[in-house]
Amino acid sequence: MTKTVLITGATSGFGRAAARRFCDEGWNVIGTGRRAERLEELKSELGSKFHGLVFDIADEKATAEALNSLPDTFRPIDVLVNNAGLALGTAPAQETKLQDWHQMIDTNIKGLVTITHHLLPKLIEQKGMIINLASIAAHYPYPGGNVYGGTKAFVHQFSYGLRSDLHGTGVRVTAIEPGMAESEFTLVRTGGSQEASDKLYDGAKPLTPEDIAEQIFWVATLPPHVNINTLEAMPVSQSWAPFQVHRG
Ligand code: NDP
Ligand code: 8X3
Repeated sequence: MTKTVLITGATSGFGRAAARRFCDEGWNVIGTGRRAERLEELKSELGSKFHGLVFDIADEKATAEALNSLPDTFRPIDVLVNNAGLALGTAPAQETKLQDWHQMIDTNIKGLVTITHHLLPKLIEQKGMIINLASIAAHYPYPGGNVYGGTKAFVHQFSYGLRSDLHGTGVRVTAIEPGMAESEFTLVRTGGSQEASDKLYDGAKPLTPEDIAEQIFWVATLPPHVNINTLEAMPVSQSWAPFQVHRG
C-alpha cells in the first residue's frame, strides 16, 4: 500500500528536498506553502505522486479548508512533517519589531499545533508519525535568537508531550533539531539580504536541505517499534563557544 506524507513548507529548503526524497521512493507527497508557483514547479517535476496545497499555515480557516480539499488518493495521511517555519531578525530583543515576534509565534507554534490538532485523529487511526522541525536554537541560546529560539523550544517540548499523550496508540513523534543549514532561511531572516546569507555560510560547509531530507526519510522508514525522540545534528564546522561575561 502506497504511503502518504504531508510536508508543510515544501516550497523551499528542507521541505522541498524532503518532498523530492519521498516521491523518489514512491510515496504520495502532499506539499504545502504560500507560494503557489513553487508548488506548481514541484508538481511539474514530481508528477502525479505530488499534490500541492497553497495556504498560510498561520491561518486556521485556510488550513482546515486546504486539508478538507484533499483528493481521496492523498488520504489517509501516514506521516505529518511539520517543517514550515521561519526566523525574523537577528537584533537583540530590545530592538526587535513586535510584529516579527508575533509572526514567528503564529507560524512556528500556532500553525504547527493547528495542523497537528486537525490531523491527529487520522494519524492515530493510521498508527502514523509526526516529525517536527525544531532546531539547536531550542536548547542553545545565542544573541538575537530570542523569540525564534523560544518557538523551537516549544516545538521540542510539544513533541515530547505528544509522545506522552499518544502512548499506546502506536503513533511515533520525532523532533529533528538541525544546526546551521543553508536554505532560504537566512534570506528570510534578514529580509532578503543575499549578501548576509552568503556571508553566514561562506567557507562553513553548512548542512544542506538534502542532509535534513535524508534524516526525515530515515526517521519515517524505521521499523514501527522504533521511535527517535530527538535527532540533533550540526555541520562539523559548528560547535559551542564559552559563555559571555560582561565586566564593568
Ligand atoms: P526555508 O526558508 O528554505 O523554508 C521555509 C518553508 O516554510 C518554506 O517552504 C515556506 O513556504 C514555509 N513557510 C514559512 N512561513 C509559512 C507560512 N506562514 N505558511 C506556510 N508556509 C510557510 O527554511 P528551511 O528549509 O531552512 O527551514 C525549514 C524548517 O527548519 C523551519 O521550521 C526552520 O525554523 C527549521 N530549521 C532551519 C535551520 C536552518 O539553519 N536552515 C536549522 C534548524 C531548523 P512559503 O514561503 O512558500 O510559505
Ligand atoms: C536555525 C539554526 O542556529 O540559526 O534554527 O538558529 S540557528
